[in-house]
Amino acid sequence: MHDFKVSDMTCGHCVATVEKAVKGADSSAKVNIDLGSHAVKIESQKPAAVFAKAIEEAGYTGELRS
Ligand SMILES: [Cu+2]
Repeated sequence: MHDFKVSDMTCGHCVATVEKAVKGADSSAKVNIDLGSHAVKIESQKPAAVFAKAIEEAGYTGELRS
C-alpha cells in the first residue's frame, strides 16, 4: 500500500486525472482517493516511485506519506 498526499488535487476533475495516471502506471492497481484529505491510496506490486512519477507527469504533486 502506497499512501500519497496530493495537496494540489482540488476537485472531481483532479481526482479523475490522478486516478487515470495511477491506472496508466499499473492497470491492475487498486486506487482509493479521498478528496477532502487529499489522500491517494494505491494497492500495487509496483514501487511507490512509479506512481510518484505518474502523478507528477499528470501535473500534480504526490507526497509519499508511508
Ligand atoms: Cu480539479
